[in-house]
Amino acid sequence: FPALSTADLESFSKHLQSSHRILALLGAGLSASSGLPTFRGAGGLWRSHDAVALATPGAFDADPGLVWQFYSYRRHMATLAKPNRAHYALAELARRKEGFVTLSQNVDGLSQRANHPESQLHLLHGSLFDVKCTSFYCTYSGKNFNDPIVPALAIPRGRPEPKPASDEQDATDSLYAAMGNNMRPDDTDSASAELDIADERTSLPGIPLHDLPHCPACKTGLLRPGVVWFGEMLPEATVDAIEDWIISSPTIDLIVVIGTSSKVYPAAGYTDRAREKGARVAVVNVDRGDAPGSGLTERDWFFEGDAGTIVPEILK
Ligand code: BJW
Ligand code: ZN
Repeated sequence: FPALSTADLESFSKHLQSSHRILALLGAGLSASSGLPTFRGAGGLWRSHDAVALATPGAFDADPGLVWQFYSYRRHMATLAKPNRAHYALAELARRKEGFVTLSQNVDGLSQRANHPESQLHLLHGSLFDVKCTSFYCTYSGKNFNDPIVPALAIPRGRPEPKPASDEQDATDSLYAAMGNNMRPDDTDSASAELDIADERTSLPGIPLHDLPHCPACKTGLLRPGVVWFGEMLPEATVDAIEDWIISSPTIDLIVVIGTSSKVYPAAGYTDRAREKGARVAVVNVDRGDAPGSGLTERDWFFEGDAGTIVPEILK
């Protein structure tokens, strides 16, 4: 990977040391070196499979079994993955600087598992391990870490004989084919050995509605993943808390934008909000093309490379 420029590293460290109000905006690239795939770009989850088809309320209404299988797989992968050095470095910075707040788009739970102080961690897009009741009459929401969440969503044990592709394969088959190709972690980790099992899977059984996760409160409502889908509002309390933090900051000194394509709003908009309050911007990304919306200036930093390596270096 490209070496960090000493001049950049020095000027950044100096600014970080004198900074009091600091934001970090996190995206999927932060968890790449924990073996979890990103959404867009090379190796991205959604390139060969239409994202909008799965991460929308409409997709869930149309085929909750399919969407639950997708999220069950993601929960399984996230459970097997481990926080990387960047997750720990961010948690450590939060303990060192009380004016440091992390805004995470990630739903994988790795920042929490790195013991990031919760009062300084805002989850913009919810969590794979939150569930909510979909019944109009019920307001249940809660945590659920069971893997699988229900037996019908178990990833089959053992290695089935690889089957030749058949003509009868439907769209559901191509989902798992896509997962096999794209959800395999690049960086071999504890997760990958078990995840290979799903790579072998070539067909998906349809799951009867009554075998999907149901609400422990009202008993009849179907549960859904507690993540934020396209067209849905971000959690109100989270947005309000961030808004209060921004408004109550006379100035913001720094925003560190890590492993995000900065394409999804309102999350991506926090970089410009911080800039309006005077913040200098530091970007950590493997792709120089993925600078935040309004681009970078002379006052900013671009650290090119793997977040798992660079973040612990620059936050030291
Ligand atoms: C590495 C690396 C390594 C790789 N090291 N780096 C304004 C303009 C236009 C549209 C809108 C707008 N405001 C709102 C919208 C609509 C929409 C939106 O933004 N659309 C855009 C796509 C155009 N937004 C919404 O719908 C949001 N809701 C909303 O606005 O409500 C109000 C409203 C309602 C109705 C109408 C209008 C407004 C909700 C957005 C929810 C996003 N949800 C998802 C799915 C979560 C559940 C799940 O996980 O399945 O969140 S989408 C997906 O994208 C996920 C991610 O959190 C999010 C961001 O992706 P991220 O993290 O940036 O990942 P990638 O893959 O895109 O990028 C990875 C980056 O890492 C790349 O840059 C790599 O180079 C880099 N990288 N390896 C360092 N080792
Ligand atoms: Zn319920």
